[in-house]
Amino acid sequence: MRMNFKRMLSASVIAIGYVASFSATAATPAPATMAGDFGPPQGAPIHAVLTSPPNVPPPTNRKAPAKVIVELEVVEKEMPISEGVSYTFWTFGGSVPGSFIRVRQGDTVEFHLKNHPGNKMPHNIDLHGVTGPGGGAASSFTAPGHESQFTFKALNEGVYVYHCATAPVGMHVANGMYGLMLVEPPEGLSPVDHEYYVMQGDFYTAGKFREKGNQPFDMEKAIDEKPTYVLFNGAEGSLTGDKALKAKTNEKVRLFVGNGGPNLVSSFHVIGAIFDKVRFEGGSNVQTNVQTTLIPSGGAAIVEYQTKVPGSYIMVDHSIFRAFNKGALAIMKVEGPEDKSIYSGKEVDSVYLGDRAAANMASVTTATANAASGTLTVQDQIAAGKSLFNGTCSVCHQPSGSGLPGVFPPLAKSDFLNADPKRAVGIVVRGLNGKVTVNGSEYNSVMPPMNQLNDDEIANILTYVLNTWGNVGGQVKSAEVKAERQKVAAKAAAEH
Ligand code: HEC
Ligand SMILES: [Cu+2]
Repeated sequence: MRMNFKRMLSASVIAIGYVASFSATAATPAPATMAGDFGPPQGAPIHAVLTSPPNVPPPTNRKAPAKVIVELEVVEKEMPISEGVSYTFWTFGGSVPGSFIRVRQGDTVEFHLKNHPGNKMPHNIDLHGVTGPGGGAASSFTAPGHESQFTFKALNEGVYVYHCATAPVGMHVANGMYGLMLVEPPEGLSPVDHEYYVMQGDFYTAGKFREKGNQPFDMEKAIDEKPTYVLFNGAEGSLTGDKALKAKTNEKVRLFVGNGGPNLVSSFHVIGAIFDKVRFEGGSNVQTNVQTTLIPSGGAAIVEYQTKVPGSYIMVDHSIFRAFNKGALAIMKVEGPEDKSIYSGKEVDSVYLGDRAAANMASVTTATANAASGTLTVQDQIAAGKSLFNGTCSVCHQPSGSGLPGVFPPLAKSDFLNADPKRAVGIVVRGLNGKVTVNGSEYNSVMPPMNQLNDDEIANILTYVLNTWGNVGGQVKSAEVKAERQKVAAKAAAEH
């Protein structure tokens, strides 16, 4: 009974949402550029170029409205969501976010939605750029192995989210069913050197952040709005390392930034850059000199800036735990000569990047795969542990393990560590404070518990530490970390 009421309620809320956005478009035209029908399409029909993120289709370069055919296929597929973690995404066009669609204001769009025969679920599409009930949702409900077709006129310019609206809507969106459609103004957008497509989404997996293996969707976490991952372009690391966005100094960059949700609002920020222009909410008004722009769930913005100083620019959701503990972190790498008059120099990648400063975490994936198949070697653990140590432990204990005199004790040739190597498991899980003497020097400081690391990660890091810098050697197993964590949990329970 309660469930029925809830369902009814959510259905009516959705319906109100659609009606409201429909009447708002009809009644209140945007202040800068009006909605406009530029008459019937001219010339032969054009097939839209669709791109997968972070790519954006080229400008339409058209002076007249056309008939544009869009063919979009829904594909349900397993893809990595983090190193060694996979998730069964539901996608528009095989990627998360879905294919980028670019048309011109006044175009007549003939939309074909295909649902791949190998799929298990029915799907549809609600395009926020469509004026009409459900944004196309009602006309596009498509069973696996079928195709739907509907036509709309792109009346309003702007950048618009599209998403699946098949029940349970939240689940389809949480699985990655969203993307962006740009409706260019009749004169087109101003020329820039680079256009990129970035879209945030929150994800809910049964396992914890970075817990390895295939992770199913967790409906409870989704309803409670407690995401396991908050990501740009559907995977941790989708825009870092070799896949970072690229630009040179003194170039104009335009980002189309969407937020698919399903739940969170994004505080989109690029560390070290100021947005010269933002078309906030994807609308026609331009805000200038912006540090952080708010992107609602089911909304988008067009962000522009000029690159000046070379280096790594980190894009985050400035609700900052999401960036550093849930994955909402992307990088734009700007190359070119220094301009010391603007910034003195010195790269500080690892300060912000943590373990993401490592271009590639393949060793972690290998260790996970070998652990699963029972062939994990000490060498695998050392390689994975090295990648993980850099950016987590190295922040304090230094990449060389030397520590900092009087502040952070050394791990290299540490008599304290080597006297009882397994004690280190407890130190990483619980943290450490109070007096410790390492190699004759006293430290009286605090090491916080490294709770963000999972059992495999801690085991690999400690195995690396024990086998490096002249330490005693040996191996720490994931099960030992797990047992230590359970001791902590049992103690906490007993205390309450
Ligand atoms: C935020 C800084 C910080 C980080 C990050 C950190 N530690 Fe520590 N660590 C400390 C401090 C400070 C101490 C000494 C604590 C005290 O004085 O009681 C310490 C002590 C230790 C010790 C015992 C002393 C020694 O030198 O042998 C070990 C082992 C250790 N840390 C391992 C690690 C490992 C492994 C990691 C990464 C998973 C890590 N630490 C991350 C600050 C840190
Ligand atoms: Cu769907």
